[in-house]
Amino acid sequence: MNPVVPDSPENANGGPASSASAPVAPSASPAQQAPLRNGKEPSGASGAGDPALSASAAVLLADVMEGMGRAPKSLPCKYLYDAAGSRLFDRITELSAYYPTATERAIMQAHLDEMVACLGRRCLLLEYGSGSSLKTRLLLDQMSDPAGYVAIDISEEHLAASMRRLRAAYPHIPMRALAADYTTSFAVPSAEFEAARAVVYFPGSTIGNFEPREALDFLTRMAGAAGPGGGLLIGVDLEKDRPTVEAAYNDAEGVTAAFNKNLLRRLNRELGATFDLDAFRHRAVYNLDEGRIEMSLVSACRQTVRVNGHSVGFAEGEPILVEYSYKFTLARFRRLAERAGFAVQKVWTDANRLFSVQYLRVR
Ligand code: AVJ
Repeated sequence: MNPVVPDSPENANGGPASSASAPVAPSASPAQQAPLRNGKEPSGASGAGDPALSASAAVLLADVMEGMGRAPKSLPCKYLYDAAGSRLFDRITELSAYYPTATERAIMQAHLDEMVACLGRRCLLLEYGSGSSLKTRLLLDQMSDPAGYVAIDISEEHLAASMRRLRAAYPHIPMRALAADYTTSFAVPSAEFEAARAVVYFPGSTIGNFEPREALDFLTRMAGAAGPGGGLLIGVDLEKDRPTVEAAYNDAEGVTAAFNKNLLRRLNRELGATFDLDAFRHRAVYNLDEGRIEMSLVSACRQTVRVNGHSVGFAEGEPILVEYSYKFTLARFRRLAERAGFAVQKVWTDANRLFSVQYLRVR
């Protein structure tokens, strides 16, 4: 989810020591379980050299300092989703200007029967970045004899709370929560379920956070996770006019600004950094050449910020790139999907062609 293509194998895995993937312990009673932590607390050397930091904070620090050394400066957007960030993102999805969520839900409601037909009987649904799992309920309501549901999310607190609600609503569906950074390798506990096939559910157009090269790698890994006979049900945001896109990421209430600035608050809290949230302003620009919205925090003045013993200098007007959100044409997404090992089986859109939901079959 780093908006910049990682330049080393370590960073492709989200940090210097996060490649270890803990096996998933089988359990007799998944219903009483807290989410499994996976890939978040690497053992072994942190590489950051500060014994006062936990292993996960050391990975965060290494990722932050790597981004601060780039031109332009950047921060990995996966760190936006701490507990407060996940709540702020939920508020974004309720904004009237933020068209993706409502449009995707309407597409799903209109074509649910065709979607669950693609999933088929005894399907194991693997959701990446499940958040509050609101759209998932539409599928769970209609799926034919589902084999199970696995929710994977980087925000452990958020995941635990939404899983409690889901388990109460669907006591008959076996469920598993996995607190993991899905951009790293992690073990999918598919063996626990008696499934006819596995389908990855990746809604919200989160695929747009990845640069094209990373998106290809990630889609390829999702094809591997679904396996032969499996598929991917994915939300893909579409190219459209600049005012609609920019309004969605520059909301008048300032929720998107608060969401992005929360990342600086997190660095202050977890790394003892000294970011002044009032000295940065949120900017979102639709770059039509690259087909993406670019979100930055722009330094309002010349300033120096301390990050765990390091000094980071900012010029007035200097941006920190925090997030890309790519918008696709159907043709461009199809090429990407095919290169990743999928065949596009179904594409559903709304009447205005704002957004699409697609079923990709593993080839
Ligand atoms: C969760 C990545 C799909 O890019 O639209 C929304 C994140 N950031 N507003 C998006 C986001 C600011 C969102 N995704």
